[in-house]
Amino acid sequence: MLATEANFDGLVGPTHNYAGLSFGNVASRSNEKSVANPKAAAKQGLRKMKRLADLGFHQGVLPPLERPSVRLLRDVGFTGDDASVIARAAREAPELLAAASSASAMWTANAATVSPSSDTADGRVHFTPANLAAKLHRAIEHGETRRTLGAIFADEARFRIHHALPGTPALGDEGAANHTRFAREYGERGVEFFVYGRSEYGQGPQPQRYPARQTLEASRAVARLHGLSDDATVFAQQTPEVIDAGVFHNDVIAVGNRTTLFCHQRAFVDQQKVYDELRTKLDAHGSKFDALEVPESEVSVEDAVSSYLFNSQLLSSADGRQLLVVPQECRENARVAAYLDSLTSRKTPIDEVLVFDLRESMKNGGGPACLRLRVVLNEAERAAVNPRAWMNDALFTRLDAWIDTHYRDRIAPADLADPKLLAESRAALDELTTILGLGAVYDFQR
Ligand code: SUG
Repeated sequence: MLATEANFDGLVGPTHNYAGLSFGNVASRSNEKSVANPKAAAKQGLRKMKRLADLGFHQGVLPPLERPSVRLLRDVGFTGDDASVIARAAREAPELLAAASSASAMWTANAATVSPSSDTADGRVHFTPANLAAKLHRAIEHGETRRTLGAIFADEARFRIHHALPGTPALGDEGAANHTRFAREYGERGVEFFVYGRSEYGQGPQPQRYPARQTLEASRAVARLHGLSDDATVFAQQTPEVIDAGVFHNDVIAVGNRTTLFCHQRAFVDQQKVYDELRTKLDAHGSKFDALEVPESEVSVEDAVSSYLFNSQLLSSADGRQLLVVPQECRENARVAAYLDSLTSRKTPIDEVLVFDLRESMKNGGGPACLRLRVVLNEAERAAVNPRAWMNDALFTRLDAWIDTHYRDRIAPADLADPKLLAESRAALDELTTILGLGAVYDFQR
């Protein structure tokens, strides 16, 4: 059965704003308190989905979560009706209101880790929602994410959706942003590559300045839950110095597809050993492995972090060509632009570069790769996905109009105190559940 990779992008939610919530994520911190444009943000993401669907890729949509999260605010002791809860939080704990209001679920690379059915012991597609334990605004996502995944991948005979790992520092898990799968063909048994920032119980170097969000123990737990075998998994540590330079997820310094790993020279501890292990394990499956490594002399880690060169999508088109989907910021950095030009003129595994304006998401540290969750599916599994989640002309037109109806074009930090934002956001999500055929997935609908 022909398997392909589908990408499920997160629709940007109506509360998209810049609250500087992610210490260690340079863009989030440097744009703190600037004015966001949720309407533009949602449309930028939607246009990427539409363009990739037009190019023939399987493209799905994942819905935003209910924000502001009145539930979080109640959990930390604010009481009264919903409007009073928001008013009191705005007065007494604006940082908690900001955490409750983040549209961060748009970065679906952090929604879950996904293993295709050809890799798992029980032959189902496995999902483990990420606990995102490192940041409060993200740690509140996984329960709702599990519900929305369940509304899209509902067939339990084909899809297994686990609970998130316990949300504690020892098991910090950031999902697919730290996971890559290699295989000659999508439907063949693959090698799954897990990248962690530190080990809770083992020895090893640790970053000094910024937190390492993913632990080895969490990566191993996910591999166990998914029933992956030892000969088909590789675990590697991210270089602590690059975390300290702002590489808060592996997908800020590396991206892989099929047999290609495109990464920076300084991505991993013992980088050659990592390549050797990947090569050996892929070789045992009859598959080759190609590392396309970018040297520091051509693109520094700082350039990689500011341009998001590696937060790109590496996609195989139906005719076997590989496309690299990059954010516009890559064109605005002279060294990165020169590298990209040289890439397609030399003989490399990358045949074409596509550029997108994702400025609103980028200002929070989310590029093309952050916005999508990769799900390899065979034909039968594709047919079992909620059909309303697939991007096509009709869905694009409907969502574009839905954004026009419900989204503001400006949210400044003070606007988070506006109780009307809650009502607007709920009205938007209520209509969205109809558009996407999700059922009553949100708390306010139950
Ligand atoms: O977790 N930014 C997100 C960006 C996530 C990017 N995802 C991947 N690399 N896969 C984060 O740091 C900032 C929100 C704010 O500051 O308002 C934020 O959460």
